[in-house]
Amino acid sequence: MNKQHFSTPVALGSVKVTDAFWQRTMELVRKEVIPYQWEVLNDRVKDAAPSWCMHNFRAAGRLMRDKKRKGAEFVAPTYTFRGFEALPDDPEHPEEDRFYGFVFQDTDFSKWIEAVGYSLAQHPDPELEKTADEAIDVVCAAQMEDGYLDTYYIINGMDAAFTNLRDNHELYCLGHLVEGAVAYYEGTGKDKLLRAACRFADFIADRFGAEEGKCKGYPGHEIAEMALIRLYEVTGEERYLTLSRFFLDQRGQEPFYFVEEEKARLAQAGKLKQQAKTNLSYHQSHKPVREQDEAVGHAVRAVYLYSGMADVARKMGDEAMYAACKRLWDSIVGQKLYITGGIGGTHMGESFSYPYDLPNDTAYSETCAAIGLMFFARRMLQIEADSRYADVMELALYNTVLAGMALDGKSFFYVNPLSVVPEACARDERLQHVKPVRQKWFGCACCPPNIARLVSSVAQYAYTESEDTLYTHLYMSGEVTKRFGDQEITLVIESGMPWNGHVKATVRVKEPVQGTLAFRIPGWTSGAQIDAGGKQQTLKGGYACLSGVWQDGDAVEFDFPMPVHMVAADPRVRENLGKVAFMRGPVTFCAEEADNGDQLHLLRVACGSGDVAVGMENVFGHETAVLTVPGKRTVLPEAGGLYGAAAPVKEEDAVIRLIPYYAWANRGLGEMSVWLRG
Ligand code: FUB
Ligand code: ZN
Repeated sequence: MNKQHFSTPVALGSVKVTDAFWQRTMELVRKEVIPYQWEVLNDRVKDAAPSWCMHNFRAAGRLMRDKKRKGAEFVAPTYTFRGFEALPDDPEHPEEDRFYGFVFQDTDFSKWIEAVGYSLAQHPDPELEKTADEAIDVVCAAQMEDGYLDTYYIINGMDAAFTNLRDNHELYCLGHLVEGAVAYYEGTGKDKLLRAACRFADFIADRFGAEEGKCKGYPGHEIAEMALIRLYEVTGEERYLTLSRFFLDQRGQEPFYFVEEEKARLAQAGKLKQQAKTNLSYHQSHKPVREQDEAVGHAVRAVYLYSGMADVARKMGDEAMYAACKRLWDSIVGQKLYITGGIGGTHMGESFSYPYDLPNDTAYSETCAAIGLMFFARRMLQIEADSRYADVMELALYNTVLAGMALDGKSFFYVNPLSVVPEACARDERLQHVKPVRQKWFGCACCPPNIARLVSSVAQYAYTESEDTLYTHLYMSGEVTKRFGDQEITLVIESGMPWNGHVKATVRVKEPVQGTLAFRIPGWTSGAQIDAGGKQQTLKGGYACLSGVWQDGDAVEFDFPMPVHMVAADPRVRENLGKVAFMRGPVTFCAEEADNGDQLHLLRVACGSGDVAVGMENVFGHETAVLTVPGKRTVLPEAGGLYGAAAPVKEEDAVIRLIPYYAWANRGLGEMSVWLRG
């Protein structure tokens, strides 16, 4: 690692996104998704699964208030522990003081407020800010005097707190609260939630750590690791860095904490003969993190962990940690990544499967996992600008992440299959997890607010900066301002992405400024044309680094040829042997029933990539590339049984129309397939 290469995301206040593609999506999140999610958080949306999130905070808040009103010193309540998920018999009339939903229900709020923070940083909105401030009051009122803040235990009984770190998400709730609080602080300058998050983090730091007598546990669902680094960055308090590093150092050490914890729970329940059955790799706790080399277990947990590892590697100059990050990255990208940028091949444990097991119809490919992959990629880029990371980040963004949300922002995918037959989803239990249409909300609603926070902060994936360099990783029209010493450069970007590869960057400065502007050359292009406007140009890690003294009006231009790629998978991906998929620029395409009729498996591509026509069409209310592929369709026999003598099938000509994968399932129920017979 070379510290000089380290970079950090630009502040959202110094970016403007004016791009047609991104502005539409960001405005959708700002105007539709964020307000809609606030309604869901308050259980006011008919036909959507209730969230219970704000209900739980209010219930916990009443508990706090009543204890104080009595004038008694606060004592943690000792209610009976109610188990994992308590749901009311009558959802219209929940019991006022009870907790409902998943143990991590608090995080629906934390992710929402994070999205709000990012949005306000770029788009002040007094009404939204007022709603958010009121929500923060409700959340803070639920915090215990000692700083603890997880409504599941506050309501159900603090006697069980920290007895099941493996499953019960307390440290996950901390992580999300921190992320939300930092974003809201950065977006508004208001620190009420940040102070609450610090108090909760301090509570944890007082009880967890290497010192004697402290708990040696770590998060069952990672995120606190990377969140604590953000808290460290914003507060400068070393103890958050120490705590993050402690969690990473502890993970996978023997005796395994989750096994010991489970044994203790069994013993307490009098089940002494029962064996502990913790699946360590599910939580990536099977080995010390610096020794891990294969991405395993729950995919979201995994990429959140690797993101935290990359952060700590950067902050502490930990080469062994960085080496592990690189191995884990290679494991994902070399063997476990869908062509849509999704990860997680199996719904069993929402997990990575074994190498090259990337089924299309039973895929899990959770939206959150693709978002987590972007987190990991961005953090690897922060250590070293290597365009391979940005290529994958872009792939995840333009395909699985965007597919997670309907084009009207009103419904969402949790699971992102690469092939769908609606009847199979309805009738085949193995596909129970696959929904052929997006859902308004989910009982376990991790994905929709995750999309909101990612889209609202997308500029922080586009640009990072070091002292002397501004990196452009993703292209979107707009402006970004960077300080070089005590001078400023504003870079005005005009980009045709994701539909064409022409990019122009014009410099705006008051006085000449010395500095380096680094632009990623995407992996999907070859023969890039660069007009560096006379600046000195070096190529490093897939970035064109242009250095010199920048004058007002200086411009650089890029032409990244964006041909259609007809792609084959490694032959070890059993499902895809003999099949092809189509990509153009960062976008992966798919065939839908709406364009091609049903029984998509009958289609065959009968051309080379050069024969594919690219058109821009307004299919979804905005201009989108559509591919037209010469092909064949198997003709069904008029008679005959289920089996017959093997003979060449009869085919007729077919024109196969492909749309971007992110836009599928926006025209009603129907089949979809990314891979076609080739
Ligand atoms: O456990 C919290 C979230 O719920 C995970 O990240 C998702 O995979 C879902 O299981
Ligand atoms: Zn999710």
